[in-house]
Amino acid sequence: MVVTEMEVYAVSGADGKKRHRPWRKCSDFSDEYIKLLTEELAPLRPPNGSDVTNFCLLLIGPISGGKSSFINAVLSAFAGKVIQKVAVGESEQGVTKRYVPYQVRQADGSLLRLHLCDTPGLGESSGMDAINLHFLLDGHLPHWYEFSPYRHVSLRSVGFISKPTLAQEIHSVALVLDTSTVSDLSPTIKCMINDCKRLILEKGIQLVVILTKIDKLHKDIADDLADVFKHQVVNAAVEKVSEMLGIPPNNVFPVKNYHSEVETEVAVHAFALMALRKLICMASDVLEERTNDSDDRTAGSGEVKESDTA
Ligand SMILES: Nc1nc2c(ncn2[C@@H]2O[C@H](COP(=O)(O)OP(=O)(O)O)[C@@H](O)[C@H]2O)c(=O)[nH]1
Ligand SMILES: [Mg+2]
Repeated sequence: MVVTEMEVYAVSGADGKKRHRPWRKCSDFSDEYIKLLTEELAPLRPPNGSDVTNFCLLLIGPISGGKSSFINAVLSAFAGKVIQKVAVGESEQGVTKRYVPYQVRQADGSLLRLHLCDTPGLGESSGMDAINLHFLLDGHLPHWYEFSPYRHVSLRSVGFISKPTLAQEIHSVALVLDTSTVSDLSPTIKCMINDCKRLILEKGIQLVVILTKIDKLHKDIADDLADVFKHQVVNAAVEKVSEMLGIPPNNVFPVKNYHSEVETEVAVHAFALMALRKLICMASDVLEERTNDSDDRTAGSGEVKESDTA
């Protein structure tokens, strides 16, 4: 057969928009889906035998990336209304100055077994860098610790915890980045992010990346957040960050936080809950591993004692 003519058709919906296959499989966003996710996450608790009552989930990232707004989105998803408990805003020095844990409350008043921990933005002016992160990850800093841009944390820092328990350690970390500015990060911030990433992985913690402000990527995305997993521009941003940081794309979560809205949005809740699910899952793995390690050490020390006695 000799082809002399070929017509190519694009499939579009009734609204005239082209339809793409989703680049990430996901259930349709609806109130039922949110209910399903909240019911899945609410009963989760740290593994038995770990002596830990709350997962400790840490958020880090450059100033104004959307860390505090993400916590508000999670609080809103469980409360079923728009919550603005955590102060947010654009400021060169960043609005958040301390290491602050937030508890998540369901609409019925019950608390989830986790702390979502907010931090000041990574940067020279905030006092958050890889050195201070090291102390934070290992559980040496008390809740509400205020970082100083002039002095690193040391043994003499106020409230320094010399022998932290597993419950005081950080169990999983999310690096929160503004999708719309991720290509323009300064070399200093890029270097800081890479140092932090190396440190986190060295401590056996896996990294989740939360890509905020996806509504700023394209007007169509802002108009229809439910189609995010069909937009190639979001997929490209996820792939780019995954490549830049050397972490798998399925650890990268695009989100849209509440910014100007006063009414709840199913998509905002769905994004927040999907990212939270990954953070909890990773925290659970870390706790299980650390609990098994300490069990092995205890068992190991028992054997030595026996042979000593013999
Ligand atoms: N358009 C848009 N703005 C956002 C989003 N997330 C956060 N913001 C805004 O970005 C600014 C910085 O957010 P904030 O949560 O304080 O960032 P933080 O410094 O990382 O804690 C605030 O003005 C937020 O309202 C988002 O998903 N979309
Ligand atoms: Mg903040």
